[in-house]
This record gives sequence, structure tokens and C-alpha cells, in this order.
Amino acid sequence: MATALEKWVEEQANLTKPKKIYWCDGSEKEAHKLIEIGMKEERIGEQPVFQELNHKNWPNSYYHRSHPTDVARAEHLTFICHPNKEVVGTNNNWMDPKEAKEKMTKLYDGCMRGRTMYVLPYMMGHPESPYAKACIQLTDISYVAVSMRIMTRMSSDVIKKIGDKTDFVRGLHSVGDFDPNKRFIMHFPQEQLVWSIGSGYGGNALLGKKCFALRIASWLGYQQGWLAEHMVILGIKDPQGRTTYITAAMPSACGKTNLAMLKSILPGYKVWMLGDDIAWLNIGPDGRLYAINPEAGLFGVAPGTSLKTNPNMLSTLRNDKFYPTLFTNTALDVDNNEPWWEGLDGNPPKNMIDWQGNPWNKDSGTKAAQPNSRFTVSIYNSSMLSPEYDNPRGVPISAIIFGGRRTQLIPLVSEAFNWQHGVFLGARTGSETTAAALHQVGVLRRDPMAMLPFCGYNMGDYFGHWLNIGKKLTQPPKIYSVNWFRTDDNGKFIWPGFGDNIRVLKWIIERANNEVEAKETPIGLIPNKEDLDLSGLDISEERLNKLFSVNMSEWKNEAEEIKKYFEQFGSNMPKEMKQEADKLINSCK
Ligand code: OXD
Ligand code: MN
Repeated sequence: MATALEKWVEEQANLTKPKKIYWCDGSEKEAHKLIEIGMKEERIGEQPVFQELNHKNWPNSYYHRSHPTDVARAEHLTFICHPNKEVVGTNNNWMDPKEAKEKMTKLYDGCMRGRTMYVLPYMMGHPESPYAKACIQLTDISYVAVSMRIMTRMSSDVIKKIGDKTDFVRGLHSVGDFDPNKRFIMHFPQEQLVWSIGSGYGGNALLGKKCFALRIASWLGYQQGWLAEHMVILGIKDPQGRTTYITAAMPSACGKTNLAMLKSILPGYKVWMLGDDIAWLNIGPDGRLYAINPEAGLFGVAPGTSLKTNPNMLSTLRNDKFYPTLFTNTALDVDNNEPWWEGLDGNPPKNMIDWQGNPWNKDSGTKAAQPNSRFTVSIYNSSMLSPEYDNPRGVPISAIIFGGRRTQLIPLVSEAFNWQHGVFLGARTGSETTAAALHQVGVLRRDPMAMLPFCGYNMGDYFGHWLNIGKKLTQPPKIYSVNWFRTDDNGKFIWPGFGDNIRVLKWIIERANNEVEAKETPIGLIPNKEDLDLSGLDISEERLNKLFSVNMSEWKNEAEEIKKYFEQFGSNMPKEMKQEADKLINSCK
């Protein structure tokens, strides 16, 4: 008798009508075959799905060029479908599930005609982890099938694990005809189901990532008492040989990936990476908060990645351990058949084509690589991968960091007075736009806990859930705010950032381990100067003071703005958040 999984696949095939159905096993042999199919058989317009790159310099690497309208997450086409609009909140686009199903059923009808439907069985999390989830995605393009092999633990064992159970996470994906008017990403949290059509881009198409591991998982966590967060996970080994684990959430363009792979400039300190994007946080049997990274790959922005900003990422990309590595929408050095992007070390090569395949030189007046061009690489390729990455229990978290890009106001680092104040620090998170973000430069956009596009339910309830988790933890992590981006009167960054950020992490882990005192200010606890390790760093007393200065009239404006910002989340906003804003306003009087 057919299992629930087989029946579901058959139903989706009856709707989408593929030429054939291919059940993937996640093996390397199969990945070679899928790449071959992508190079020879499947196309996007005139382009083959994959092109081989120079394997001497970039082992196992292939190039993929997206449909030109399909280069980023489509937030305005992303919906949460729950019968109750209130549950979904103003932070999401809402559609009634019945209406969404009708609309999508029409679009899906026959959309895989002439194509192969790939059935991808994958785990989010280590298969033996009590926190892992068994998932199936269907897709009709080799690029997504191969990307999912890199980004998740894909294996036919997952099919055995699901057996005849009905409780598995489902995703149906088709590139359709890439028409942006027929592009939708629909989430059905009550059914652990995602329906996506019209896009082949990462966040819209690799359904295990933002769609499941954040939007649906945050909802599951809300129901079940855990958290799905947009956070890096790292371990910091100190000279005593102790490793302290921390997580950090930051909006895009704040150096989150660089933080996950930080190369310490302080002797005796070493950073181990466990994750660069998503953390699932569960309360362990000992009352501590444990983190797992549900993913198995890195899907990072290429422009700006260099030996200066992230040397470990470059060696990860050049590692030949895991097959394959993908580059999407970068520029190409034609003579050497290599990927290239703005910010890569060295001068641009002479003979180049841009991400759309047009000849390019530095006078073209455009970017050669699409600003959101990406690499997709196995996490096992990184020499910084923590030995604890595959620990099914996860790692115990001692500190949680919230960061943003703020040229004024926010000190380099501060510690929350307690969990509730820490949730407030997360909720107020915001970042100033950069040129790369294509918006007006320097405008503050709030992005609570860097989860605004990814929280799959009402953000007010989400803050309430955070407060409840804190009540259940017997040893809650301490919570910190960091800001590497404060500028001086000439608009120059005061703090050197990158590898020097280990100095801040050192203070954080010493605080988390109760080893140093701190100074109280109305906005939180900041380091006593002697406790911040500045050895070998040339920074004047005056500039250091500026990094930590707390100007209460500026803070009054900030607190009032935060309070106003919270109003949009309506009556679901917990009163504790308003109280924290009021406390801050009162301390400014
Ligand atoms: C990502 C994002 O792609 O946050 O990780 O947009
Ligand atoms: Mn992300």
C-alpha cells in the first residue's frame, strides 16, 4: 500500500504533470548526474542551468545564471496563509488558505509539463537530533535539487525515517515560466506546507531555508516552546581551552557571515563556526538554551568577500572536499573561466562578462556581479567548522547578540540588565541602509531580531514568546547589543571591525562566564575600560570614549521612536516591551 508520502507525491504529480518523477538519494554520484543534466538538458531561456568553472582554481565549481528578473527574495509575493489574519500579524502578507490554494492550483496545473519532478528527501538538523525535522521538497529544476544537496542533509534514509507517517514537512516548488506576475511563495503553517512558483532564487526556491527553517519553524516553535531564529552560531575557544557558545542576529549588510567566520587577532582565541544564518534554539534538559544549525551549507553573498573581510570563506570556496560548489549571478573572468565579484582581492580581470552575460569593464558604469550574487558551499568545506556541529543535542548558549549598522547612538557593546531588557534590545534592532541595499543611504530601518521578513506569525506574539522562553530557562544566556559601525565627526568608522571584533567577543564571554564587572548606564551595562582588551590596537582615549558615549537627549528620541514603532503590532504587543520603552524614556528626563 502506498505511504502518505507516496500518495502526496502522486497527487502533486497529477497536478503539475511532469514528464517523469526522479526520487533523489542525495549521493555524490547523483549530484554529478544532476549537474550533467543541468549542463546539457535543462535551460533557463537560452542558457544552460549549469556551466563548468575552472576546477583548478575553484574545485568542483559550477556557474548558474538566474532569470534576470529572479535575483532576490520576493517579499511582496510571500504570504502566510492562515484562516485568522490576526495570527499572521501586520509583519506578514496574509492570504486565506482557501483562496491561496485556489490561486496556486491554477498556476500549478500542468506547470511541470515536459520537465522532471525531483523528489528531495532531506533533514533539517542532524538526523539523530531530537530537534531535527524530516522534510520533502518537490522541484522541477536541477539547480534547486543540487543546491538542496549542499544546503541540507539530503538522503534516501529520510524516506525510511518518514515511513508511513503523515507528519513530515512538505514543499512544492516549480520555476513555472519565471513570470514575476505568476510568482508566489505561500506558507501554510498549520500543514507544515510551502507552495512556491515562478522563482529559482535561493530564499524563494530552497524551501528548507527561509520558508521552512524560519517562517514555518518559528510558528512551530511558538506552538511547541522553542525558537527558530535568524542567527549565526559560534564557539569561542579561549587560552584556557574553554569554548563558550554564542548566537548573533543582525540584519543584512552588517557582517553576520564575517562574524560567523571571524579570524581572531588575539593570541590564544579561536572562533569555531557552527552556522551562518539560522539557529533553532531549544530548552535543554538542564534548563539551558541549546542551539542547532538546521542547515548543512552556506548560501552567502559573494560581493565584498575577500581575504581581508573573510579569508576563511575564500579557502572554504576553494576546498575540494564536498561536491559541488555553486556560484550564482557573479561576473565571469572569461580567459580563466573563473567567477569574479566586486570586492574580490586583486584587480578586475581584463576580459570579463557581467552577471547577465554582457561584456564588462570598469568603465561600464554597472556592477559586474549582481549585488546579491551568491555562492552555495557545503559547511563541511570550512576548516573552522566546530567539532560540535554534528552533535545532535546542539551546543549550550551563554550569550545572545543583537547587532545593527548604526553610525550614531548605539555603543560598541552593551549588556542587557536581564532577559526582558534583552528582548527589548532585540526588538529595537535596526540598521542604516547602505548603497548596496539599493535604497536611500543612511535611512534607519527597524528589523526586530533581524526576523521581520522571516517571523511566520504576529510579531507581537513573537516577542511574548521570547519573554516566555526566558521564564522557562533556569540559566538564561545573557543578551548583548553590538554596533561595529559608529562613526566620528568626519563620517569615518571608529572601530576597525573584522578580526578586531574578537576583542568585543572576549569581553562578552568573560561577562557571560561572570569573570569581569561592568559599568551601569541607563541603556545597559558597558565595559570598564580596563576590561576591554585593546592590546596592539592604536585607538585614542577620545575615540574610545566616543564609541561608548551615551547621549541621553538622543536616546530620548530613540526611545520614543521605538515606542511608536511597536504600536503597529497592536494589542498583541506584550506590555513588557512598552514598559521597557517607558523606562528608557523616563531615564532620559
Ligand atoms: C539571506 C537573507 O539570504 O537573510 O540569508 O536574505
Ligand atoms: Mn539570512
